[in-house]
Amino acid sequence: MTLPADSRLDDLAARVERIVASAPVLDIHTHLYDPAFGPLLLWGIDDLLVYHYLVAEAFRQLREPYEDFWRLDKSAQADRVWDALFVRNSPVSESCRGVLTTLHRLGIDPRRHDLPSLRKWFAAWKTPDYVDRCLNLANLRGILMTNSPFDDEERPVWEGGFTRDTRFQAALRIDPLLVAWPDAAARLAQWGYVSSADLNQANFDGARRFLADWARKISARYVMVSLPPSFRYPDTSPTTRLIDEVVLPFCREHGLPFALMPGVKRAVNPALRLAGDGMGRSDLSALENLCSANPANRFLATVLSRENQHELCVVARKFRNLHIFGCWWFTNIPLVIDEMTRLRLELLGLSFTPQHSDARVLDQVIYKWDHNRRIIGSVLAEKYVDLARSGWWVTEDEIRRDVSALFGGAFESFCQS
Ligand code: RAT
Ligand code: ZN
Repeated sequence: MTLPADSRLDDLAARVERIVASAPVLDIHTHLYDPAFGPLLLWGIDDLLVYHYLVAEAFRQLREPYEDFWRLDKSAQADRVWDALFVRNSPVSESCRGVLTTLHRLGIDPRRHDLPSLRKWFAAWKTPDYVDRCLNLANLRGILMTNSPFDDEERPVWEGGFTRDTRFQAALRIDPLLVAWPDAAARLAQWGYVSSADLNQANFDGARRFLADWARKISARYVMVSLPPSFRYPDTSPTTRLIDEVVLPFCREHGLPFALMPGVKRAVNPALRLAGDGMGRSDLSALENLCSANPANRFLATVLSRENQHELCVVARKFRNLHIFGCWWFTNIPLVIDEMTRLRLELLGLSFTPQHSDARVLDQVIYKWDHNRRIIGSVLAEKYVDLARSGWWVTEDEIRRDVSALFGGAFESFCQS
C-alpha cells in the first residue's frame, strides 16, 4: 500500500534529521589543542563561563569597572558571569544556551547544582577520558586546531616534540605575518629567517622557508589568516606583496589551501580584552581578485558580516578554487545559521562546509554541534522534501553521502583537488 503523500514526506524529513543527528563530523576550525598541550586545552565549567562570547554579554549587565573583573581569578570571574547571565536573568542568548545544552548533554541538571558542586563534578574527570567523552557526544571524527608559531605558549610545545593525537590536526595560523609585518619580521629575524623588514627577495625567500619549516613541523592541513574589513587585494600594501611573494607560492609548492577570514576589527574595545573585537562589512572583490589572479591556488573562506554572505556565495559560484565554510563567530546564532545554510544550499548545492565550531573550550563542541545539527538537519530535510515534491526521492544512501560531504567530506576533497 502506498502511504499518503504527506506522511511519506514527513518520514523523509524525519529520516534526514536522524541521519544528520548521527553523522560523524570533521570540525574544520577550532581553537582547541591536542591534549599533549596540557593546560592550553581548556575544559570545564569555569572555562565554559569565561568564554569571551559570554564575558562580552556579562559586561552588559555588570556595573563594576572592567579592571575589577579582570583582577579576579578565573573561578571568581566565572561566578560573576554565572550570577549576571544565569541567576539575575534568564540565559536566552546563544552562548548562554550553549552552556546549558553542554551540561544537559553531559547528564547534569544545572538547576540542581551550584557552581562549587559543578566544579567538583568536572574535577573528577581525567583529561584523556573527558576528551573522549566530548568528542563522542559531539560525534566528531576529527578537529582542526589553530596553530600559531608566533604564540609564545604554543611554540615551545611544538619545538619540544610530542606524540600526536591523530584526531587533532593542525592549521598554520599566520596573522602577524600579513597584518603586522614589521613585528612579524622582527620575530623572523630573531629566528634567523630574514635579515630585516625590507620587502626584498631574500626576505621573501626566508619567510617562505619559515612557512615550510612550520608546515612540516605541525603537518599543517591549510594556512590561515583573519583579516580586517579594510582588506583589499591587490593593492600597494605589504599584505598584498607578502601574499603574492610568500604565502601563495608557498601554498602552491606544498599543495595547501589558504584560508581567509575577513571582517574582524580587532580591539574595538580593548578594555574587554579577548571579548573586545568587533566586525565590519568586507569588500569581497578582494576575494574575487585573489581567486581569479591565482587559479593554481585553492582558497577557503568564511566572512564575518551577515551582509556579505550572499555575495560570498556568488563569488564561490564563479571560482571553483574557493571553498566557503562555517558561520563564523557573530554569525554563529540560529537565525543566521539557518539563513546562511539555506543561501549556500540554494546557490552552491553541496560544495561547501556549512559549519565549524570555533570552540575554544573543549566541552563547547557538544553544544555547538548539537545546535548546528538541528538547524542543518531541518534545512536539509526541507530541501529533500522540496525535491520529492518535484518528483525526485532521495535514497537513504544518497542522504548519507550528501551529509558526509557537508560534514567534512567536501572540505577534504577540496583540499586534495
Ligand atoms: O570565535 C572566536 O573565538 C574569535 O575570537 C576568533 O578566534 C576567531 O574565530 C578567529 O579565528 O580569529
Ligand atoms: Zn576562530
